[in-house]
Amino acid sequence: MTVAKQSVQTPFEEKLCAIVGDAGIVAAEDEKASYEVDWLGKWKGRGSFIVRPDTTQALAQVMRLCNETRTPVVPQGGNTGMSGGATPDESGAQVILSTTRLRSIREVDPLNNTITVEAGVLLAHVQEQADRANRFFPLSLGSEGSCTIGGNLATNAGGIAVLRYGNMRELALGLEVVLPDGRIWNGLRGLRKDNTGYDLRDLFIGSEGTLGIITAAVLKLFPKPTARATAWVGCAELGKLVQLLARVRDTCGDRLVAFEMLTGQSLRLILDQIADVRDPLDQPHAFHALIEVADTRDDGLSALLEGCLERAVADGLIDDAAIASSLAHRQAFWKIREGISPAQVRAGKVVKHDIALPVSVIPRFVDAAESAIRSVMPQVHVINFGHLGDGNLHFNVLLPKDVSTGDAAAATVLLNRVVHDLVVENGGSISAEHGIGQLRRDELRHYKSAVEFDLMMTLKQSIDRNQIMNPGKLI
Ligand code: FAD
Ligand code: 2HG
Ligand code: ZN
Repeated sequence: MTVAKQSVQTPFEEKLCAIVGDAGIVAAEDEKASYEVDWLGKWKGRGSFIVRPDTTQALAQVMRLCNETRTPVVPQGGNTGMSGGATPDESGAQVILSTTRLRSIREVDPLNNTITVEAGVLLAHVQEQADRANRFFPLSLGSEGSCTIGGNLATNAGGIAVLRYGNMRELALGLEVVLPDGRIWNGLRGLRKDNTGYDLRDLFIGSEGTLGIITAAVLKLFPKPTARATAWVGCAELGKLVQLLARVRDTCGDRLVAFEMLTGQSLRLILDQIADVRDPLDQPHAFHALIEVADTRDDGLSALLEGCLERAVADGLIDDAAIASSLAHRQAFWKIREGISPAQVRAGKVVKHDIALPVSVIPRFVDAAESAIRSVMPQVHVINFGHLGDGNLHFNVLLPKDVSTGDAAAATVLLNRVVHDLVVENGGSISAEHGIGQLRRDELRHYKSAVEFDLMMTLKQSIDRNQIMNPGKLI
């Protein structure tokens, strides 16, 4: 890596350097590149500066400078987002403000069941710190080794344990936020009850860097589950899998943590693209579920899940099931599930739909959406998988290998309309957990009611008066 010190030319650069020092500005060209392109390799831009303050106070000074000079700012955490929210545009005029040096664990309070962390702390690190305190932080995503708590909050991330613990919104108690004008809002309260007016915390969660920069958070901790049982299930119909979900829930109650779904086609894509994974069942199936139950003590958890699945086989609800017999076996199941995002990247151009629907209407929706897609674009493949337990499908569409960029763009517009119209008709949402970013900005405009959109604009204008926060994203 070559580190060429940038020559200080403008008063803006001088002031920036005075605030964050040389260590706080990424200058090496090869290093800069990784901040300017997203994980999917779909969006690419250019930052005027890539700034990495190491304290909230320094970050606040950077924001004050940007606000005074009307310089647009793109907040960035781990840069694993799936909607292009952390990538600047191509103008070269936007500052990328990376939180990756805000890395302190400020406090662990096992009696209050809270952990207070800075925004740039990696999700996996929070999980580890909770574990050390004999507690559990339940947010879990395929990207947990690279995504940050700030990014998780800004996107209101979901993942594989929402069914039991809720999404990031439910896991946060308090926030510290630097506002666009550089003021610091200290809302770092570790309270389960706090009815003192408008909920500002919830306003910033899910705002995707358009209202301010989250610099720290108080997060909830939970008792550590020590017993787990994990199963892989094969089934012929999605409707039956939805019935199985209800049954497992009835049997296991709150111990049901994850109920993930993969179609046979999604599994085939993973088996084709990812080394070292193999189908856990002997026969191919149209649908698969990865089910996990967990508890703080082992009251025959595995036998409970096994009994439930045996009855489901006997009743013709599912065709086959395998229960993980060891930690390595369990990890092998999850490795398959986690292989789906890289498998899609390797397979080619994918039109992503991150949708939420009432669980009960999912089978009907999937039938309708697949046949609507077949009728307009018979040459594409639906890669349908996701967090079935939460009603969240990643209803993605793989385009033909040789599709040109222009044809892919046209296909995206058409497929979005077909899928999202059906989502909305069925009472769903066009963004379940990945946020809007640049990917769904126009779709949001299309589907939000005028009243809702107007309220959002009013909030944006009153908090970010100079419109410097993450322009071109969300709204
Ligand atoms: P970034 O990508 O850096 O930023 C995301 C957005 O948040 C941008 O708009 C950015 O401007 C804003 N932002 C970042 N930090 C801050 C801050 N401190 N203050 C204000 N705004 C900020 N997501 C899920 O929900 N569920 C999943 O199961 C899931 N699985 C994934 C699997 C893989 C393999 C990958 C690559 C991604 C996955 N994601 C998933 C998407 C992604 O990891 C999450 O959206 C994550 O929360 C983003 O965190 P980040 O730190 O990488 O944020
Ligand atoms: C997942 O659930 C992630 O694995 C990524 O949310 C989804 O790749 C995707 O579309
Ligand atoms: Zn997901």
